[in-house]
Amino acid sequence: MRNPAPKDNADLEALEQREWREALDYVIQQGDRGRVERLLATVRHHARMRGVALPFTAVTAYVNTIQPDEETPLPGSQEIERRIKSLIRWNAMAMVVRANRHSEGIGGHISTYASAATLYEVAFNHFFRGKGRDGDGDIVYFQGHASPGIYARAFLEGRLSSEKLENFRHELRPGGGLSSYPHPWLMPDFWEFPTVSMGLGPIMSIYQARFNRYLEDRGLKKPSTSKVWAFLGDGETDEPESLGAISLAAREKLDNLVWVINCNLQRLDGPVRGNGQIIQELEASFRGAGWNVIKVVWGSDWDPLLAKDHDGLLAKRMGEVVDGQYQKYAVESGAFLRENFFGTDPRLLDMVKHMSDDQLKKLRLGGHDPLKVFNAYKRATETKGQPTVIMARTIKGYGMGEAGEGKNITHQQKKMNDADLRSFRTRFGIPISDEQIADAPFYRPPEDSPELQYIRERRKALGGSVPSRAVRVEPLQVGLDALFEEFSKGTEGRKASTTMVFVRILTKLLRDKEIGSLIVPIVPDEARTFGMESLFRAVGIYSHIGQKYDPVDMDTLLYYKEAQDGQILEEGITEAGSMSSFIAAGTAYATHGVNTIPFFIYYSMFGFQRVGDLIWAGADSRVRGFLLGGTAGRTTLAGEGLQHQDGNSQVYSLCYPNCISYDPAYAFELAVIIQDGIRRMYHDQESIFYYLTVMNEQYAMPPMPPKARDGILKGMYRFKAAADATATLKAQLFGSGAILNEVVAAQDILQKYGVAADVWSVTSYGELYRDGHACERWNMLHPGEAPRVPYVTACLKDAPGVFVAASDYCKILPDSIDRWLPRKIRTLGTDGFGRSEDRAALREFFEVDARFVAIATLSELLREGQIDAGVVQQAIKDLGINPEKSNPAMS
Ligand SMILES: Cc1ncc(C[n+]2csc(CCOP(=O)(O)OP(=O)(O)O)c2C)c(N)n1
Ligand SMILES: [Mg+2]
Repeated sequence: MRNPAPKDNADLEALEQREWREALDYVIQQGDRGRVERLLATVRHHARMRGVALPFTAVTAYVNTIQPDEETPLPGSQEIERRIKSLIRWNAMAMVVRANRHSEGIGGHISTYASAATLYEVAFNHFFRGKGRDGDGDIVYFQGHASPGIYARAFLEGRLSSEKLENFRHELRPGGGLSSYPHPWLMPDFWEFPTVSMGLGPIMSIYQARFNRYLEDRGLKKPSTSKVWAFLGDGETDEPESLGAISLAAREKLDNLVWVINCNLQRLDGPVRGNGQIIQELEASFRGAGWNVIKVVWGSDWDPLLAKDHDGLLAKRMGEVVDGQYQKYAVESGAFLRENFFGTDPRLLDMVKHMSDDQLKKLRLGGHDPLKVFNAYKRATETKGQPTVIMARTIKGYGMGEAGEGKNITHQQKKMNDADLRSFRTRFGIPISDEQIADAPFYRPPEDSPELQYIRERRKALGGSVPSRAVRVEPLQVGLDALFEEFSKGTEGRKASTTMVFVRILTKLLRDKEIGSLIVPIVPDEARTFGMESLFRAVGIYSHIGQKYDPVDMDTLLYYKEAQDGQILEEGITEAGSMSSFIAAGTAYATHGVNTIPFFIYYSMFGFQRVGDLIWAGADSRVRGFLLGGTAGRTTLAGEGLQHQDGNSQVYSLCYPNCISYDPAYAFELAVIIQDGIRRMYHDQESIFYYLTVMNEQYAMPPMPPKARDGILKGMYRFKAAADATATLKAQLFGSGAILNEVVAAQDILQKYGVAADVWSVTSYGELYRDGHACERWNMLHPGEAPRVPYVTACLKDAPGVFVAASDYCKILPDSIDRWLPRKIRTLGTDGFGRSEDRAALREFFEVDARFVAIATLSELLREGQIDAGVVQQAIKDLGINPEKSNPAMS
């Protein structure tokens, strides 16, 4: 049919539009996708060459990525799956409601899982693979706030009893309960990965997927098709950690990674992007980074409408409504939707004129439609060469009705009144009578019901239950005495730093025939800082695709070697990413049954201080391995100044219950600690990890004093007794790390003032502190029994004289053991902001050098009335100390 002649410009444009579309339709019918893509690319290029610069866009229309004609029908029984999902919805809600009825304010979340139920259930019934069959299941990061739903499913699967559900958020009741969120520390047979600190699950999942590849590429695990899934909230994507590593996932072509973002358009307080569209915003970020993006915006109910949308009017309208308004539709009537959404154009109104207001209200969104979700997962799991992100539109609090569906208060809603419960029950067809409803009882159908049979059959077919954490690794048999022996001898006058010693230990471990392949060195672009560059060549830097270029230093001995079986994880400048790798490697004993031993060395100030929450997540995950705070110490790191000089970490680490911290001074101390750490974590399988500070000040490493080993590990040992035991004035001096040398020097100074001082190396105030409290607690609870004596007390109870400690960390660290000493301790430490200076100036500024240790000792002797003020005054003069200098603690 000939088109009538256009009347005006608008008419002409409409005609052009139609003709071009029809021409494209012809190509689509005739050819494949590739042909269409090439054609459009050519047209775009042509326009560009004619001077028409097309605006950049990283987004596609606000419609589903997968078209209806590309969909596969849902396998299995939709009806049974719907009933199972309804039961889980009910029990998840009841768990929170009951917990809060019992104890007001105990908390919990209904609305997150209510919005995500379909996203989880399709995965549970068709995708998540358990570890049962070959020990090689999927790895799933569950959205923390959805945990009631995950517990409710485990209840139906018969893995959790109703008593456990009853004790949700009451973990201390007899028989135990369920933790609020995923915590492997608290539920070590159930949860694998802590996710509730938002943003950490996403970044950990990326590095987990990459680590899985690493294990395969290095031959530590056989190649597998298992997937890493991460479920996150749309609000959660505002956390910098969430999107901070997405380019790595694309660069590494992690097609074993699937993210599902539950786009309910709401976070805790209100809309995520009230004035924008979070799905479009995220699409641009992910597409820009190179991910495969699958949008699941609209449910099947919308398909017939979109099929009629020949002019793209509906798609255009969908793309112009902002999220705040979409949220409004969720709480409004069908009539409102008709008027407000479709009413902007008579042609749109015409599209829905055959539908009642009720039908409009029931138009389902993509994330609540199992068919759409199934197809998204199917495509995601079949995608090659790219990670996939699925963005699924849902309604927060779906099914909660008046109690919260789509409302701004829904995140915090923990209560449902009888009417809310009744309508929830009726909406989801839960067989609970009106008489029982007020109780919000849990409901589990009989064992032989179709629902439970189905659920069991599906999980069996998929290899067992998820989540499930099981440690199947064999304890490592390590006899590393020969390897560590050399370090007890000292360096015979040669100067070395503890960092150099660490690198030597690491190098030897890497070469060890038995455990060498299990060592995973991790560095965030800092290997040269720590003198580790020789390892580049020796064991290679891991790169899945090897090395596609000629390294510029190829002709040198220590060239920058990347290799597919490279062992070092050189993460670039990302402590958060490196820490995520550390967690993946340090939990591989449970996740993969492989005893990998990570050593993550970093600039110490950028550890606990910067990524402390990830370290906390590692602690919760029962991570094993060694964190090494390099270039540590407020005054030992010269020159770098306020931001770099770390006097904090040894204090922070004290608060991580399963983190064992040491501040070693000498080669033999470090060696003893690392050797024992490997034994405890990988032979004895203790759920602990280590934080060790290593420094770059070089000095001669002394030989190990006899019988020091036990004390090194417990936290202190006498390193050097006073030379002149006959002197009447006595002191006990404590030093750690590089500051120990200042204390040794103070011993000599004090001798000139007639003071005989013993020098102790305190390798760990943290261990002394914990042991002191443990003894004291036991004694409190066991009156009348022989009291336990803290190790620090046992060391010092008969030690004569005053106690003085000097540390490169804040004074609170040595102060922490004061309570178990026979007399008060006088502490010198580095409270305050650092300075760009050399070590001597820094130690003077912070008052932790040998002279200050001596003055502090004399001042304590004065306080005890053993010497006169004149002696101290003279010493201050002799040692050139300015008594009026500013206080470093706040200057
Ligand atoms: C780091 C961090 N900050 C804040 C919170 C508190 N918090 C818990 S849930 C939530 C809102 C979650 O919104 P969204 O990610 O969209 O998830 P939804 O519940 O909507 O699925 C907030 C702010 C947290 N758990 N972690
Ligand atoms: Mg949300």
